[in-house]
Amino acid sequence: AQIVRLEDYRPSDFLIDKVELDFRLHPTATKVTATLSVRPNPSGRSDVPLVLDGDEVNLKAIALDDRTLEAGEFEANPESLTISQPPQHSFRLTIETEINPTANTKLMGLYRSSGNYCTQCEAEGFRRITYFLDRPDVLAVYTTRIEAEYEEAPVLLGNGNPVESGFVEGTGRHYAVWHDPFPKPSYLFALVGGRLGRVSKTFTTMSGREVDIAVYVEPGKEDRAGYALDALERSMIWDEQVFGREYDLDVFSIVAVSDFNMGAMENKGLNIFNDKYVLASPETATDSDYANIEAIIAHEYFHNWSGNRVTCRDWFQLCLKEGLTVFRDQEFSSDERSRPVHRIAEVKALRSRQFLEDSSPLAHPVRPIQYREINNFYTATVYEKGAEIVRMLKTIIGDEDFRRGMDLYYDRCDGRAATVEDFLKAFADVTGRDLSHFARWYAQSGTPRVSVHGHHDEAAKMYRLDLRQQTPPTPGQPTKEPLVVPIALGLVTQDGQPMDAHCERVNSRGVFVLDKTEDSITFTGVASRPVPSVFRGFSAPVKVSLDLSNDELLVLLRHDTDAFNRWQAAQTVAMRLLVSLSTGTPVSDEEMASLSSALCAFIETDALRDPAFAALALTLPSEADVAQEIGKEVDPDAIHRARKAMRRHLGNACREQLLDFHRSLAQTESYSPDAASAGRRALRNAALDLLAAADLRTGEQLASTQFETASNMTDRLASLSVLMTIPGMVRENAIAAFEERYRSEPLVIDKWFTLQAAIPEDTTLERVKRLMEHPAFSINNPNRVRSLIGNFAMLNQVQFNRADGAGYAFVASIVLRADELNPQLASRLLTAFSTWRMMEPTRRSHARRALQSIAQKPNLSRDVGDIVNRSLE
Ligand code: DPP
Ligand code: ZN
Repeated sequence: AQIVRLEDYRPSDFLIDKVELDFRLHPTATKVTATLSVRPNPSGRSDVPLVLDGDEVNLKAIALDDRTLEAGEFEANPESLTISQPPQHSFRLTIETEINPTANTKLMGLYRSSGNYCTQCEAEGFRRITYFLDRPDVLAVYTTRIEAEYEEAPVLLGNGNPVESGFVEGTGRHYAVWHDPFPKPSYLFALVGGRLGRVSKTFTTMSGREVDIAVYVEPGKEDRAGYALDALERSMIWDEQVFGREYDLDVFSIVAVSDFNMGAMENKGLNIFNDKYVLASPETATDSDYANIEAIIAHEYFHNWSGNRVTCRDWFQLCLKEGLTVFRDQEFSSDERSRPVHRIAEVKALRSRQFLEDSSPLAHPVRPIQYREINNFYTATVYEKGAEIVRMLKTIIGDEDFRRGMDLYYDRCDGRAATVEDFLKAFADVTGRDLSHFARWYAQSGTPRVSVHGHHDEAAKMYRLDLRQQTPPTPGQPTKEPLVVPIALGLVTQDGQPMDAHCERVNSRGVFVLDKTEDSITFTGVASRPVPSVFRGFSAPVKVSLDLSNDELLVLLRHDTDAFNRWQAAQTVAMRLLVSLSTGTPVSDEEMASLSSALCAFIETDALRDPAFAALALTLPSEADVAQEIGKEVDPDAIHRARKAMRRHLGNACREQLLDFHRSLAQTESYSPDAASAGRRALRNAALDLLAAADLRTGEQLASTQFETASNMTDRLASLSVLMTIPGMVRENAIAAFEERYRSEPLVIDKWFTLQAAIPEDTTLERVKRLMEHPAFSINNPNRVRSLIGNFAMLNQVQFNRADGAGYAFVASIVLRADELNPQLASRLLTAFSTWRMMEPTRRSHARRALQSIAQKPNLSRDVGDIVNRSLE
């Protein structure tokens, strides 16, 4: 397949200023007429053919300035349309195509989901609707007319504002016309037609404009759309208050659909969502579902400025909108909830997904320089590491300059397709700083490791920190340069008091910027040997090596002023012990006890002050995290045993306190998804999990009672998840009861699939295969496939990585099956193999064979072909 390279970018030779679209919706034969106002681009080449992109396009007719073109005047195939001698001035091109939305299992372009019509155009789906210059730097004003059988699709939605609607006399058909005054690239185009219920309200913007905001869902599910609508309103207010950004159309609609490849899509004025991130009720959604809905609603809404008003010049700049928008949604969630708790959740996700990717064969820079298939670059690196870069920038320049830089960026780039350079230049210009070295974060892949060594000179009352950074090689980048690493830090005394030490290289916000391979900083006025607290708030996306003892780290757990580092200290100690236990390095009883007694003491005094934080402190690093830390010759069974042993130890050590939490934090008032209530549930359920690890019978009894009496999905699912760790009839009965209760709720059955797929037992593979025959399962629906198969591969370390290779062979077979229907879904699933090189030799050879069996298959999609080749390289 052809490789697209950043260095080959050049402006389009033609521009399209205006697009008029006419859709006659039909389940198998939708007719589309596109009228494009085309002109040569003054900054493009002249006297070149016009080549429009297509993908499986079925062309019916074509006219230029109203004159039908004859064969010979153009060349068309499903993948492109070429007019070799187009006019040298503005002209109109009218293209008629026909689409079968029912047969569109790729879920790109126009397709049907539960009978409704919807579209997905990012990145390159618009070319499946009509021929077009389908690239983000071609911005046009769109008018869309949609016509459909009224009975089939009473609701017709497009981008922009509604202009006109009515019935087509005597036909049973109706139509709606939508006009979007904001020029946009084709990837932001959308339409929806179907039977949908609606909840809505009027939002008044900061300048007093009224906006009709609405959430559309399957009829009958309107009572589950309220939280999404509320989250939308809060997002709109937040972007006005924090970034000064106001909404710009008369309507803003969110539509939930059941078949969707991504989480959601930020189409101008018409966001289309995976229903998983819209629908919520206490009976069907967990606290984390509510938090995800809030975050994704905010994310897509924030794209209206960071993505839509200012879009990307080309797909290499994807992080320009995604990294920035993730940063913005993380800030929103932090403001709406608890900032430290949210920061910990962000970092956990970053480490488990992005650090993993960065150390795998799929590692790539935040701004890649080449791709075969752009869909494979909607990654944790582009999104999450992209967000961390924006956060570091803010840490380095400070809040005020960051806001001024954002304003300048929006001012300069509004209505344009921008680059990472445009973004950085805005901050360079407001601060007068040279950000060219900082920009290396966008180009260099791999996770830097920063080692920190402290030296105390008692006589001189000086303390020196020696800092050293190093980034391991990644595919295509054998050697690495030092990066600009902001380190937020402070010193704490051995008995936990903040030290009043001075270092002139640490700025007033407590940040030192390491920009060389090695550097040392010296603090004065340090009478006794301190405990350094570095990378407070996780101020840079790096791995840290500390020369601190476990006991010193546990001082930080009790006393650091930085909540993130309190959590991190306990995690670091737990990780050290887990790695030792997993690799056969002896761990003494004292070492185990020092962690558990510190944690017990901590929860006894502090847990109820911030239950959500305590729940996080009690959660050990995951098996996958331990595997990543070990990094080579990994034996997942040994890690599983080690983690189980440590949970048992912790559950026993803190038993009384945990029992007390489980009793006293039981839900009494009616369910509310707010962060404080969710935190209490999280602590109670973390307690239950450890109690069950310590003693199966106690766990089984507490969990089954909780399962039967739970008044909300969070508590019910948490208890079922604990029962999953205890083989026997109680578990099997609970599985059956849950199915019985929720069989008509696909999103709840997804949770049921996930829990069973994650059971760390040898019979799970058979169970998963059996569940594929369940009436609720469908290989066509991405949520079902990800819940059952994706989570088997991603969450079940011991069974996916079975020593006999059966887990790999199974997932490989599903990747091949899915690839025939939905390449994006298949290639996502395939990324589960990105850890294969770190496994011990037996597993590694099984994984290689499974990957080779995929690579050898003829007619692979470009999506899967790209991932499998990079995985094997
Ligand atoms: N819909 C995806 C997102 O918002 C891609 N733009 O991240
Ligand atoms: Zn996004």
